[in-house]
Amino acid sequence: MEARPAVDDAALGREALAVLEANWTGTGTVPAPGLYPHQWSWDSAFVVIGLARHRPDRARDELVSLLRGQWATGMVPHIVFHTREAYFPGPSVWRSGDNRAAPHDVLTSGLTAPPLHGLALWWLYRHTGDAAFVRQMYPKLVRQHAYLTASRDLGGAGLAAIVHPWESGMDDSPAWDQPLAALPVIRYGYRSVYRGVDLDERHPDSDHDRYVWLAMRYRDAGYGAGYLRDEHPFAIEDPMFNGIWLASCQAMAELAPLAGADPKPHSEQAERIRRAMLDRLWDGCFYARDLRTDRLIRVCTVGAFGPLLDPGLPSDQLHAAVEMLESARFMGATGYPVPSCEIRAAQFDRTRYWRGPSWVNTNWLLRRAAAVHSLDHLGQQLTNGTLRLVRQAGFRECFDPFDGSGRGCRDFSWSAALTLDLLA
Ligand code: 2M8
Repeated sequence: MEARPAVDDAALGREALAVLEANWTGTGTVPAPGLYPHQWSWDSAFVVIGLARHRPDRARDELVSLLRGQWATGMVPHIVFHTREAYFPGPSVWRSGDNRAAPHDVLTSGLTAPPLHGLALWWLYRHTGDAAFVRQMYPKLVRQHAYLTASRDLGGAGLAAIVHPWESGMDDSPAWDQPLAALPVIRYGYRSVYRGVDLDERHPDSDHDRYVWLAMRYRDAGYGAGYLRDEHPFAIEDPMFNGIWLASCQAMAELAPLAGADPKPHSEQAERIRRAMLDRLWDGCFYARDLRTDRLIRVCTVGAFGPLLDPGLPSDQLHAAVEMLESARFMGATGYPVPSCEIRAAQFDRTRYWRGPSWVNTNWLLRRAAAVHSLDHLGQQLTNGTLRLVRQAGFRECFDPFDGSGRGCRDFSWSAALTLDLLA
């Protein structure tokens, strides 16, 4: 495994800030130079969190810039293209400019991403006390949540459905294998967009072709909510997406009074999500539910721990989930936290993207979950293990959970940003 010279905390922090500076385009932070040359939604929310203490000015610009891409429906797109076409699928595929709900002055994708922005705004407020900024952003995030309620509650129980693997942020998670296999493969052959990374570590061409097909089908239906409800072949209630949404609802409840608003609708929404996750996704573990077959997808991934972000999670589920996280199915067997898929699953692959490697962002989310439940020992393990990863291998996209070697691209923004937070 590649070894880096030992760096102390101050030097690591300086390196992290330098990566974020290099990845700042003037209008937003790209997730990684070359590979991801635009602004991605949940990546930006993690950047806001990481910069909250160190560069609050930049954190504010990041969020403002991302939300310039928000649609009139309230949808916050998963990619905002402030720069020319440099990634596939780019603006010419999404054609947001042809859709009346999309913004006029900036091109975007047509999908959304985990709604982490409420939590990110709360994090920023917590570290800056900038209530004026909260007042500015709050109405936009209210509209984001309203979109999820109005257009994504495809199961009718209060959860938001993802309609594409890209919306989960965990593209090739084994949880999407079955629903994806039901889709046709039409050759587009654009996976070569992944420049500078080992293609064996990413999803196969056939999956990428299905991703593109699914995105174009949604586009051709005008990105309509009715189409999603009645016809779209991929609709899944994901515990990580909904756990993040719940955490953002709770954050919005705390921010609401600063914006002169009533916190109650946000707390009620959080309760609805909690109840629905317990009723529909829990069966000894939180699984994703495929709405097209109305079945749980029984593979346990790191997504299973999203509901732990909820301080109100009942103790039975909390204890069972933490036990599983600490067991030999997850961190108990690997040297480093937290594999993206349980290691005893047939689909587990320590080298392949969201099918096994550890990620700084999910480690950070679980550390946040440990904090809300006062699980100090677990929180410390997650912090130390994650810092060991970046100290040894640098700010890589993801890491082998057994030996800690770096995978995917280098100079990855959320790995750098969240390191800053972990060091604080
Ligand atoms: C990955 O997703 C993009 C598609 O959105 C891709 O693979 O091309 C995921 O890791 C996702 O979580 C992340 O937001 C994005 C940019 O870092 O890359």
